[in-house]
Amino acid sequence: MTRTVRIIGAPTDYGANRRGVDMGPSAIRYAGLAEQLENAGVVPEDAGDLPVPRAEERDPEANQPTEGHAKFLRETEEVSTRLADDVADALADDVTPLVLGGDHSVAIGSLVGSARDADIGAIWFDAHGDLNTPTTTPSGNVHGMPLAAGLGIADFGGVEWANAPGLRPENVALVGLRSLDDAERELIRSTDLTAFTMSDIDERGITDVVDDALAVATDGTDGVHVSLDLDWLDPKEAPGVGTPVRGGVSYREAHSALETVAHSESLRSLEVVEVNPILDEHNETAELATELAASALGKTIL
Ligand code: HAR
Ligand code: MN
Ligand code: MN
Ligand code: MN
Repeated sequence: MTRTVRIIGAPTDYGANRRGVDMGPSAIRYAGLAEQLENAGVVPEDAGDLPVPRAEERDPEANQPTEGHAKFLRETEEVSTRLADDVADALADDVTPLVLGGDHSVAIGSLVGSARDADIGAIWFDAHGDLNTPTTTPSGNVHGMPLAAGLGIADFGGVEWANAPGLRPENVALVGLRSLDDAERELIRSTDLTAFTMSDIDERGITDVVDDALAVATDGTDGVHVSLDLDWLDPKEAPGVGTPVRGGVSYREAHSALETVAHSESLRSLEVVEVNPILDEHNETAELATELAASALGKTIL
């Protein structure tokens, strides 16, 4: 049966320090997303963008958690709540949700929605761990916290909207890590999270590592949420991101990873985040996002 993919834009930049990532959904569509998805043999269906309050009109420090720091917390809650419903509705319609960020805080909504009526695993392709909480964050930026939120360990105060029931550390794999804060490192060491650094990829090769990540994320679950932060790639391949870190995966490794995801036939929901067209060169990072989404959805050469 042909898969239908519902594109849901979430043009936020509450989670990041540098403006521009809110233009990600437009840039990704403009780069030819629909056509790429057709090339992958799926039927694209565009649900448009979620309504997102403009950051300039809001006070980032309003509504802080009782303990710690989380900028634009109410705005993040608003968007996450809506996005969770849209993702869950897509799945209820037997359609695969493809969320376009926006900054990585949108993953809170994607995870909640994807886990609403199922037990899910997650694969986090990212330079960063995104495992901070309002009390451990060095920046107050929520894009450094979505995986902790999904695991139910980021206490935002009145945290129900951020909890993804069913996301267990045993079913979460981070792939391509090269920038971790101390508290994130500690969390990875003290829990059942699986984490693969760039060194693991160097030593074992990308397909082996992603096979292991898939084994973790599919073990006893109904499907896998794949969260693709474009800063996972080396900045030479993906310059249009707000927090680039040298030493990321290559163009070919990235495709290979997402092709491996496609082969596993376990993909339940997908998101591509952190594309910042203002920092990009000729929209190439947005274009890469469309290509990688197509690979994850089964695009092949022959
Ligand atoms: N760990 C840092 C923080 O919490 C940086 C997070 C960086 N951003 C992302 N997430 N793009 O993957 O602020
Ligand atoms: Mn991230
Ligand atoms: Mn990142
Ligand atoms: Mn669940």
